[in-house]
Amino acid sequence: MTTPTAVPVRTRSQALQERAERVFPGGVNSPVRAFRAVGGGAPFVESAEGAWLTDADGNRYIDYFGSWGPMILGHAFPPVVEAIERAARKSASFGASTAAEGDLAERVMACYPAIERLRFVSSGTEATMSAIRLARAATGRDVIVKFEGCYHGHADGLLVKAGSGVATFGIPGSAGVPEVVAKLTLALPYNDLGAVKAAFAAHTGEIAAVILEPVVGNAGCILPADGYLEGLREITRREGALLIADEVMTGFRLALGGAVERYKMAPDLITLGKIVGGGLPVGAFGGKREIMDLLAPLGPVYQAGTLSGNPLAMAAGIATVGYLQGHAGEVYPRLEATAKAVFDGVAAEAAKAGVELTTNRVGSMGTWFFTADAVTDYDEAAKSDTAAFGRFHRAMLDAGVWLPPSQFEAAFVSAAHGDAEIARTVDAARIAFRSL
Ligand code: KE4
Repeated sequence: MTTPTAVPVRTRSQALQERAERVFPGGVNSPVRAFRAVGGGAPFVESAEGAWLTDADGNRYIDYFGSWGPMILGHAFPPVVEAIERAARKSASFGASTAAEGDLAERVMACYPAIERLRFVSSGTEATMSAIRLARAATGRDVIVKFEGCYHGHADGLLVKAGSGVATFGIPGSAGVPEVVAKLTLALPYNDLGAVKAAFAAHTGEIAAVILEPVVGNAGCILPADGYLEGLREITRREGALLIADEVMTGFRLALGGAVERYKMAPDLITLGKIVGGGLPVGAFGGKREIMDLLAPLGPVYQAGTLSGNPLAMAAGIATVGYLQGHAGEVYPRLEATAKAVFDGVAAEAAKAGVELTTNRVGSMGTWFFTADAVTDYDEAAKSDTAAFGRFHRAMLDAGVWLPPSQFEAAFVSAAHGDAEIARTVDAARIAFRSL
């Protein structure tokens, strides 16, 4: 499979972009899709299958962002497509309880024994926003601790030194978030237990919860230092604050039970999204029964959603999580082997070309940082040469390899990626590193 060297024609994508900018701010429905961090000119996707995307001009790309995480089995995975088709024939939505919600919930609880009760919502943002509200109700406290570079969706109080698109744009928070709201969120450096201890000492009895990405994906991929997750659990337990594991990205990806399983965590609440919906809009939050039962209609914490537990989304989630449960012994080793080959292969080409690169990876998610130094927190990630990343991204895109369009995003490998995709990606990187 030879790597193309000519720049693909993208005239239809350009026309679609011009139309999009007449109807959407920035031409997108989510900022990171605008490719602002890598010079713009994002192709429009027409279809996808397995590990491959096809754009509006018929150009094909190996997909390394996978809809930002959900497509762990690859695009148009037949059991998922068939499940959605079957559900759609029975109507798209009822706004009433269905068996499918319980079916998916039982699968989630089998993967996450720490979840005694859960509730489905329609996005990761809703999941984390609702978990924060629960934590405040359960503790009677107002302050939330998050970590710089971690992104937990766009609820007001969580857009403080967030990652993902906020990190990409260097927006410390966001306009429109009142100071009085932002003041209730403490943003601390990740991987620094001393900073957490100091925060609790300065705000004794005020901190309701600590929320984190157990493995950070939204500053690029950053791994927890040895003992860090255990230390957070020990501090929060001693201080009477809840520990919220935001597994929207890592859930079902790092293991069937996500980072909670991989790192043997014992959080009070867990938030999920992405893979749990198999590409359809699903978020979920869950944990200890005594906390979850504070939710209406049982308790005083209100939370609701028109499309929560949507039957099509439940069908896609059941097919996806069900397949992962039934094939875990094959899928997760395959994801590990493929991701190792891709990330190590690209890193080896950088070394041959004399390009300084630090590779952070856990399982099938990872990031190549354009820096020679270790990346263990957001400040270190931010020292990366983002201009070089932008040139690399463009060269890889033109070679048919679509990486996430920001240094501050994680790349993902799916179960549909195989030897052909590995070879094509490493070859494209060999050429790209020589054009930087
Ligand atoms: P959504 O509201 O976008 O479904 O989920 C928010 C969220 C919460 N927690 C974590 C750990 C997340 O990674 C996310 C969303 N991730 C980004 C990608 N870095 C979504 C992509 C986008 O914003 O377009």
